[in-house]
Amino acid sequence: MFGLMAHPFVPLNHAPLPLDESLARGRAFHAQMHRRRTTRHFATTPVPREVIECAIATAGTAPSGAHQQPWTFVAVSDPALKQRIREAAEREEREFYEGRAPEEWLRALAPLGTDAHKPHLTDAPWLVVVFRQAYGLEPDGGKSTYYYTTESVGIAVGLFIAAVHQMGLVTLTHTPSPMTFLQELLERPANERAYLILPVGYPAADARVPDIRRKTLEEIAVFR
Ligand code: IYR
Repeated sequence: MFGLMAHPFVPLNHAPLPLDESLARGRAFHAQMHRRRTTRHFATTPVPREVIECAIATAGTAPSGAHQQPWTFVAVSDPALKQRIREAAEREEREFYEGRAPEEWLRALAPLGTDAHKPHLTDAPWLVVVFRQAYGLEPDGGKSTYYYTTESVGIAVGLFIAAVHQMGLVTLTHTPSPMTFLQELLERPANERAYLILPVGYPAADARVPDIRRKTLEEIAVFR
């Protein structure tokens, strides 16, 4: 038999909607999400901790492999710590842009105008550093296997981004590589791997975004 007890099952609390209301809500949600933009230009305006708590709580509603919830969100507002994260990230990024990145990768990034300069890491009032728990760590130090952790954390981050947008703030998915410096700077346990940095805040008054277009439904969906 299984080593663990089964969860008790309880009734699903679900009220079906009339179809027209489903569609109206779905379209309104899509229109709202379609307004989301990633920007690299943040205002230094403070953001209350409750806003970040709300976004993290929303992320924590994500489904996960075997319901293991393999994520930790480290929310950093301490200016000195943000500065250290920025310095370490910029060190990695300089190596990336000045050598490590293959030509093809640099060509793909050129239209977005990214470079090793990362002022958003100190401008944004919060840096939410997401860690993926590669395995479980029991209180006695034992390890347990976690399943589909990359997928699970990716889904959670998607919900986080949607929550930030819903609250009228902006965020940016930042992936310095390698990210091992985050595990050290933030003193995370051995089972945690840095996954993304999400600066969160208000956009700068003069924030700019590339004039990109999203693929259409026809381009991304196949019905058969
Ligand atoms: N991590 C680098 C490079 C970078 C890579 C991709 I793919 C992007 O969409 C954007 C940037 C950086 O943060 O600049």
